[in-house]
Amino acid sequence: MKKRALITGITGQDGAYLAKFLLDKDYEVYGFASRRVNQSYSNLDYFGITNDINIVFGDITDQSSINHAVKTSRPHEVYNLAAMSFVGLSWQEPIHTAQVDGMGPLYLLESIRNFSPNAKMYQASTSEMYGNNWEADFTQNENTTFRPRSPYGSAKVFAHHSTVNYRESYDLFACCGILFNHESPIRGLEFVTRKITDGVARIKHGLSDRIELGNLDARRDWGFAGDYVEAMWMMLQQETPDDYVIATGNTWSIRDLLTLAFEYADIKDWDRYIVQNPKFMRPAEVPHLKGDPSKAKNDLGWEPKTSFQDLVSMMVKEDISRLG
Ligand code: GDR
Repeated sequence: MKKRALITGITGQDGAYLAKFLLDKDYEVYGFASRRVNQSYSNLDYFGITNDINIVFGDITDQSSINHAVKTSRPHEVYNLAAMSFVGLSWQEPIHTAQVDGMGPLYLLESIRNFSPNAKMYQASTSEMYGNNWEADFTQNENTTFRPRSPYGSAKVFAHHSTVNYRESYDLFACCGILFNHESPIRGLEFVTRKITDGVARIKHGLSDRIELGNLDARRDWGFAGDYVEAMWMMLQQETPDDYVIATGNTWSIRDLLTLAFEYADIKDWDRYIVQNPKFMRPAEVPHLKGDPSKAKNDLGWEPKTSFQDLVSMMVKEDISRLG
């Protein structure tokens, strides 16, 4: 019998990478997606798997549609990747963000508790929960206190604790993956990595003469989404549920990212192409993230396979060839 997985947020970057990974493992994959007029399946199309997914329509803030999806898919594993995932936008839409990223997981936990208590659940927690808890050379791990600095981070902290509570109160097999930034050639254009690799490719082809950015000094621990979805699956294959940091253990600034991206496109003196625009500054910034993935390495045997250099090179190359 095939294992069945239900993925919320299947149309996003991680949803597509995870669906591809599980299909290759011979899972029957159900995707929970909203029936928006302009719903895009481009990330699933990227892997040519759109027709291999059983789409169940609904909304993560609508308990009845979640119940329907859980009852229809009868999942062995549930991956909650549905989110308003753009931190910058969460200041403009704080209430919507809290509903989707905070309450959404709680609706799903209730649904699993009531209709599918043996299903294993993965909750997408995030390094954004650490927020202002940093110092230079400080590394965040599973025991680091959360000090979120955005409506997005606060909502994710609520979801994180709710997931842990359901594990401890109702014995649900629920795990939180505290994922640090993870990118790929299908990353949304609003995120800084893809904004930069797409911008560099446009400059290379003479389609643009600038990239407008916010804070260039923030530091992030960037890994490859394809490596990170494997960690999600590994967590659900353990004997006991637990929470894990998934990261590379390295950190780079936006300037480091720019230097590499322009270098791979063979463009010199990149400063002249960068315009800093206050519009892209955040009301409160998370200055420095660097994760310690030792627990995932020891318990899951997980390690990142793709270096930051290979990640940026892959993204720049794909954007140059797509626009060429
Ligand atoms: P982040 O990713 O907020 O870390 O969350 P993002 O790529 O949006 O920002 C990273 C850093 O770059 C700075 N920055 C800019 N960011 C954007 N988007 N656009 C700009 O023009 C720009 N200029 C500078 C930001 O200020 C920030 O410091 C991502 C998301 O995927 C979350 O959903 C996820 O939980 C975390 O990663 C882990």
